[in-house]
Amino acid sequence: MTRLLITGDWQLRTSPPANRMDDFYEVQKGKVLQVFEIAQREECDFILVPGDFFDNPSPGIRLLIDYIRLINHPWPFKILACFGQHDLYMHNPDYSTGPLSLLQHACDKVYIAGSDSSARTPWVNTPVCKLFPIDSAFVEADPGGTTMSDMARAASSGQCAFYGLSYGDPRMGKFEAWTDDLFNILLIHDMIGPEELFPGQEIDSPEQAFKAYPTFDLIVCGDYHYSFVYKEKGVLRVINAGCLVRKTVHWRDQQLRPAAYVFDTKSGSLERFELQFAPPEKVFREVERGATAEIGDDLVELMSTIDDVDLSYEDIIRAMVEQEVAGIGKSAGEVILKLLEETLDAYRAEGLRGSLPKGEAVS
Ligand SMILES: [Mn+2]
Repeated sequence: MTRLLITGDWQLRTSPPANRMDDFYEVQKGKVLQVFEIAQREECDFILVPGDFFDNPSPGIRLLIDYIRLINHPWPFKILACFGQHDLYMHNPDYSTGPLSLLQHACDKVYIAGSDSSARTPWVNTPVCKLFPIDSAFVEADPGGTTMSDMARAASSGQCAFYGLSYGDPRMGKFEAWTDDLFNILLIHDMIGPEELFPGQEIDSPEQAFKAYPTFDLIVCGDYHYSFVYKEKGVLRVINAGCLVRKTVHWRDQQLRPAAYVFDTKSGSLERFELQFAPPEKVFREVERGATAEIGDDLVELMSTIDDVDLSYEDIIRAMVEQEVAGIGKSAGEVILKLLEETLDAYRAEGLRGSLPKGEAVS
């Protein structure tokens, strides 16, 4: 039997997101502590973090020290993660640098689920492995490799194997489990969710993910910040627990109720644990909107999501222009100029400093 605590993006960061007016750093640390306490109370073997462990690849020494100390407390679980784009410098899939790699070295209980051991192994104390049965004796003894007898031993006691597809790994349908004998769990950081978050977003549905990775018993997703559960014939197949903290003034974030899920691989039971959080009006500054309300609001909404999506400003502006041209029938030139002016005005007025173009680290 294996018990898993499933979480979504943690997005650990030092600076508060724009428009958040509480002591964000302490609040976020408190959320992580709640997660650890649930995992301990529920006797979970692993906490799963499917990428975007950090909000940016330079989170600061103070944050790293604080979380290393918190994680290195003698908790009874391990933490298994893969890399999201926010964990990587300039979204560059070099997994050997960055804060998550540092955590592996500093914390014995932090592991990375990988898709290719050979590409990621030369780190000390880093069980980056392609097949990762939960059998503590085996994991501790030989984290980098596996044998058929290990697998048979693990299978007979109802064990799992973990695999990870980090940001930058091959996309949908190009990855398979190595064995049928274990409960195969895939951690994946990819835009999978029930509905697009803005017009034209490149996104796969949970059902598409389920069909693209048929060799896995369970797919645990990150990247999409809002929780969903996908079942096939009553059996849990794809899950995203949603992000740990509310970052933006976007209405979706305002409605978010941070939670973690406990899944038991033997019984198949799933239980949702909502974390403690303050109502949005207590933690978010009310955003004052100017005279250019309608278009400005749309842009502010779109832009408030931008540091979590793989979109450039150009993409967003283009989508808005297309929408405007279709909507009011003015000449494209007039609309473009108007939009650009309003974009800049809205941007300056709202002070959305977190909304930088794709690839820029926010510190
Ligand atoms: Mn994220």
